[in-house]
Amino acid sequence: MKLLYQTHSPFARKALVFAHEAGLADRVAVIHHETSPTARNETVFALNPLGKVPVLITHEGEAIFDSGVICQYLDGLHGGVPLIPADPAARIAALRLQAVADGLSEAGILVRWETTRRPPELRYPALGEGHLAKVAAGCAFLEASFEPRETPGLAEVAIATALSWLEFRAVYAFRSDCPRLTAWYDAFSQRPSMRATALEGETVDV
Ligand SMILES: N[C@@H](CCC(=O)N[C@@H](CS)C(=O)NCC(=O)O)C(=O)O
Repeated sequence: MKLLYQTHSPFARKALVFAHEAGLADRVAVIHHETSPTARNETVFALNPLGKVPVLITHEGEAIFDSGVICQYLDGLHGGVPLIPADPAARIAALRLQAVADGLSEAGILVRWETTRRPPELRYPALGEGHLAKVAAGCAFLEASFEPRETPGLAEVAIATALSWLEFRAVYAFRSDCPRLTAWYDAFSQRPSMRATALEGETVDV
């Protein structure tokens, strides 16, 4: 399989960390692609009409997106304990946590557009502040209610990769506001899946 990937994309890393946790990383070739709404990537658009990574190309040549769907696909390929629980209540809980994690990354990316990426004369501070408030609220929600599973799964992977990106891009200093979440995140970051995919350098503007 091939994974179209952007080095500092929290969503792409979520899919790759999931592949590691599922024991499938050696079956996934990572192919780097720059994507941005302001710099069209034709290869990515040919596979995903939204022009975004991650995209997984299966053995059969099918292009699968987005990150959550890729994780579901990968979970069907291994014979171990499912990373997305089968029990309906546990499954909905995990998917809801994934929604919060994805929302942190989405809002964080929009914060960066308003603070860094958009030309200064086109920035709208109220928009950036509104999205930052969502990031803070999402982290506060996790601080108050997130109970990590002993065997990490989709929710844990999505939350850890989102927090890692928020910290890497200095979008929101969750450490001081969320000590419980931070302690879990620091421990999770030591897992081989996270260490193998660590965010480094400052080359891509996501
Ligand atoms: N919901 C998507 C979001 C993917 C996404 O936003 N990818 C970003 C990189 S972090 C991207 O490729 N952006 C390019 C664009 O918006 O044109 C997922 O979960 O995979």
